[in-house]
Amino acid sequence: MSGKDDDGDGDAAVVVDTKPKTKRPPLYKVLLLNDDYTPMEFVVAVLERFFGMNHAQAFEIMLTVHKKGVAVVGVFSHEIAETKVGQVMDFARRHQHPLQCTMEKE
Ligand code: TYC
Repeated sequence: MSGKDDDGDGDAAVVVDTKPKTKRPPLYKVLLLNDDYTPMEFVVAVLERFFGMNHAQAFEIMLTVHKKGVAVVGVFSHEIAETKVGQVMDFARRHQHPLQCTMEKE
């Protein structure tokens, strides 16, 4: 009968939440994957068109993917990341290249 809150004053102990709830929405990394068939210049064009990179930046990131297998090409909200992945996959498919683009929670 004597529970932990039963200290005789008739009210239950309450844990007070003091932290303000200001959780930012999660961010997502958009990743570009290497393959053996997509032309380098197509990948550079993708990075310029959909990720706003200049030619030098795009070429550098393309080379990183080519050498390392994968690279982060941007970090976005879930909705924007999903849109970018869709745009890249659609553009690659329309040009019949096997280029793969994915996203993952940061
Ligand atoms: N490996 C490709 C080639 O040698 C080039 C390439 C780079 C493909 C980056 C995909 O995400 C990629 N033609």
